[in-house]
Amino acid sequence: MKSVSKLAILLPILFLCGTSWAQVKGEEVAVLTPPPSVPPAITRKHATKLIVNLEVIEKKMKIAEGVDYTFWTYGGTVPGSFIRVREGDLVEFHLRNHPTSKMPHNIDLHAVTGPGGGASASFTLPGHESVFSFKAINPGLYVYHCATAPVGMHIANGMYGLILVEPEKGMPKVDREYYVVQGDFYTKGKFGKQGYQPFDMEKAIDENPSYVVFNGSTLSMTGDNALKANVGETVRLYVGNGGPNLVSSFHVIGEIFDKVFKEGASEFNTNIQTTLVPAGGSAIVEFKLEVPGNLVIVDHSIFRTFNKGALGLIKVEGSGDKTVFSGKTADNVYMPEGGAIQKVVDKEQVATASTLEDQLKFGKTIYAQNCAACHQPDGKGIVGAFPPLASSDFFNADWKRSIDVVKNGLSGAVTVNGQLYNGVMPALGLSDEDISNVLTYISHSWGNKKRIFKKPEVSSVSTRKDKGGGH
Ligand code: HEC
Ligand SMILES: [Cu+2]
Repeated sequence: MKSVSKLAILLPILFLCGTSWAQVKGEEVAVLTPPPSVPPAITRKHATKLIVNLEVIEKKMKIAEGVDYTFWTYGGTVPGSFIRVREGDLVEFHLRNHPTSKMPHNIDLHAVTGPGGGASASFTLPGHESVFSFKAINPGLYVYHCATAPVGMHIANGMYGLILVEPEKGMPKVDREYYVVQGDFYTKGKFGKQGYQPFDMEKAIDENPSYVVFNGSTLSMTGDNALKANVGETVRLYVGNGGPNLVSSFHVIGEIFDKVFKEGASEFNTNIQTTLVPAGGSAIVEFKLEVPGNLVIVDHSIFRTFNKGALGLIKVEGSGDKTVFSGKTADNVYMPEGGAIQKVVDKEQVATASTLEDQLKFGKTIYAQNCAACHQPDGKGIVGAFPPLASSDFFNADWKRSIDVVKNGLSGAVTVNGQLYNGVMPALGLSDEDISNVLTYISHSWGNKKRIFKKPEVSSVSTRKDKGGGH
């Protein structure tokens, strides 16, 4: 008798759960977006049958300026199209493999509860389509990826992306949402080697990538492709890591994450500087913008950023709050060894070099203190990371541009003496006097065209608000 009464209570509960799941109303086709875009927030208050059409395309694209690679993609981009569904949705997945593909492919979605995340159900030959469906039970941000053998190679070629399962109550509104996924790539040629570069299995097994990039290329979020936002706005990044091998120490130079939904969890932590994003994992980060300038998205395993391409920019426009960040307000001479300590608040009052000899002497000091760390004491730079100033065709070609570089910083691809660089040179905040001296020193050193830079020339090149560096 006892067990019967228990059953009598349990049955209606089971029935209720069952009905709430069964309440799938209507049918929709999911909006998919390429990176760095995110589909619009779901406003629906009920679960639906959501049809996702995703096409696998194998194609050649740029991994860096002048470097081509054959990517295997979901939807034609790396990472693949962003998929946005709602908790409780019945997702009907259509995986198509383009007839020109050379390989079979499938998809393992970490948002799926079921064998292989859908991998064997979605195994698809070129020129075929597979259909399977799943219930989006757990809200969160999930990686999807190819799981066809050799799995590592399919992932290394760019076969991953993110699927967001919005909680029933929706995501809080923010001003901007972006889609950023890190990946490591293994090419026969080392970083920056020009021309077509095939996949290198040995480097992949050794976990020794030639490239570590966001959104499939060193160019995805630099120059004109920089992400955009305004002072006063709140930005949300849906961050993923496709791997195949590396774990990301995800960081944005010049910001603190107000909220981090670590590993795509439902609860958030606050005030985080750097968050780990595992290979095959994710994070949702949010921050409010208080000051203008360039924010730099990096993997804080920092050689990956400055030497392997893991760098993206967020261009923040608007007027800044000087109480949040003042910029440099003073440039003091500091000489504890007994020199006259001179406080210079107004940069215009710095002693002026009146002769070329003075300019060279002052310029040499400024170079040693501000430039040598990157461009090296001998001006020869570091191949692939910091361009040379010694006999630099770039430096000698356009003196106005050289002033602009030192004044405002530089980012994006540049070719110096035939070698490609795609790094970030920060604006250093030097006075016009200092800039004229350091440029005069450089132009009189290491085989450069001897040219005297005068302070008024430097002043005539305007200071841009959107400085190149930001850190
Ligand atoms: C934090 C490292 C760093 C510092 C410090 C730095 N630079 Fe650069 N600089 C770079 C990078 C990286 C580039 C290439 C940027 C790109 O790829 O768009 C560059 C490019 C340049 C260029 C143009 C390319 C060339 O080689 O002719 C000039 C000129 C230049 N820097 C001058 C200077 C001077 C002068 C200073 C000191 C006042 C300085 N830099 C300090 C990193 C740095
Ligand atoms: Cu595949």
